[in-house]
Amino acid sequence: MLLAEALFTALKDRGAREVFGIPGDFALPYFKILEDSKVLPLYTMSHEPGVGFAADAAGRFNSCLGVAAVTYGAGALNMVNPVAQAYVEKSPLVVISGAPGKLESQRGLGLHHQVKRIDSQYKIFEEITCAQIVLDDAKTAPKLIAEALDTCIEQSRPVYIEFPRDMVAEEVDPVPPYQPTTEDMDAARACAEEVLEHLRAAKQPCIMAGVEIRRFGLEDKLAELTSMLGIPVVTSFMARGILADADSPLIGTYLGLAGTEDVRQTVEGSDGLLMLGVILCDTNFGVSKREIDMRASVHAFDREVTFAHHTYPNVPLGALIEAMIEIAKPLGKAEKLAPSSYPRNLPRDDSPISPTNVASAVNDMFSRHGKMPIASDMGDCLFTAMDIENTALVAPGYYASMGPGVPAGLGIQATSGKRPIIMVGDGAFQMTGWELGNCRQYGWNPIVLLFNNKSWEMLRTFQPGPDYHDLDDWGFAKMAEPMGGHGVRVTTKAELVDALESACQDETRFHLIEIMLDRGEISQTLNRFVNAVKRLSGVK
Ligand code: S1T
Ligand code: MG
Repeated sequence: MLLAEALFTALKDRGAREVFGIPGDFALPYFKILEDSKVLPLYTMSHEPGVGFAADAAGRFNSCLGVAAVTYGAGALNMVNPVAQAYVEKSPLVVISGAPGKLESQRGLGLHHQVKRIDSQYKIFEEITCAQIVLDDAKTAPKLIAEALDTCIEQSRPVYIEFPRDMVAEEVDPVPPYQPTTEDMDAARACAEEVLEHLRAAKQPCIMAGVEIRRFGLEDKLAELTSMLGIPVVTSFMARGILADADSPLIGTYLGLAGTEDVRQTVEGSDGLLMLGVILCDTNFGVSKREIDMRASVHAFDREVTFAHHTYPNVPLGALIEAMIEIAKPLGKAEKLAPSSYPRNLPRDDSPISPTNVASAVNDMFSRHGKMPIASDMGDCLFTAMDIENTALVAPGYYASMGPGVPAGLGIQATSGKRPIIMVGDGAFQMTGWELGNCRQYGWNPIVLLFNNKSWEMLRTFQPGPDYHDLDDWGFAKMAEPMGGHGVRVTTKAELVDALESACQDETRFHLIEIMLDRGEISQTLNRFVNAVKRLSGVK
């Protein structure tokens, strides 16, 4: 089989469902084989950041490999930021970059798209991926591909595959099938016993679920375990959206001082906090009122389980949860947070809109039409999402780059067929909102909630005063029709409610609802978050 076809077949066999990409002359040969082989569908985007964000979102949403295919230099380096975000947020993203062939690399000429040296791009990607390979030898390529893709799955982090254009049609053996690393179930069982003993001995045990639960497809297993134990479950900020439909005693998302007081006290007052797949980062724990007592906590992450003074070195999260389910006994009678605790019943009147009103309108829409998955960008839209009833959410909750909102929503719809809600600020929409122009050709029809405060408002909240936070009024709604969608600008609650209902009724195209917000009008969650950050970091 041709090397390129072997690569795409291996990706499909390991769960990838599509490829997002933009070709270039160094990539055309492998794009042609992708098209001819029909192993995986290709969705082209308009700018490589959009390729990276869409592919990352598809992988996160399905807990499987996301695939981003680009050309050498201008293409791949354009995608460094989304790959970096995928790395720190533990997303299994496969980056495939075309590259110069052997002969042209040896002519001694500087090549177009090349930086300092032929391998400069490889070195840049070494910093933001967990494995890197160059497919320059037909004999070793199948094994290299297998190792790289298996590492991507097991570490749930991006890998980099450099594909010289003179290699794509080389005859090769098929890529060996996925070989999961053997799990030491004895160690997992010993660890599970110690974890459950720790929870039994605690007066206020609590479980915090992190992103690895989603990345390794463990939501059902976690729901089974937590409903057996009956102790309160929270998600980290980054993991908001997991367990949304599970029968699990989920009481909310931990946001420290920025979140609800009962969740904060349940977590910070716990003498037996079990963190499953949680990234210890500032956005998850940066606004804690009381430092989490790590001596009283157990942290399972990156295939290790750490107690106060010792670590089990090779216990993958899935093995630990499996082993805990085998011996779990009820430890409490915690109840799932009732949907009624979210803001809802927005009045249809002519008063102005606040971010929290947007959450109410969406919750009301969910009650009428059912929940939808959400892709959120960075900005107050993400903090507003915390007031929306728990549903599948893809968002940059740690690396916090702007730009993923629209492309991630398209990635969700491409990979799942589900109509998403996209929440994005005007500043972030200026960056990647134009990817909406690709909806018509692929039949995508997201409902886009554009928070237009004509401002980099989140920055203004940190630093009131400078004019450089002011953005011009671009009139985004008017741009929707020419791109194949429907756009409407809303300034009152009644207009917002009606625009959402019209969007739900019209599934033929994307709906861009440009929600006008006053500068200074921010969500209660963002307000608490910024005040807490200022207070805890000593910033005036
Ligand atoms: N550039 C990129 C790619 N990502 C970023 N996170 C930033 C810059 C810094 C930054 C924020 S929040 C923010 C910026 C520029 C303003 C966002 O404006 P908008 O999308 O309109 O949303 P809102 O008005 O709700 O703030 C974070 C703190 O780093
Ligand atoms: Mg804004």
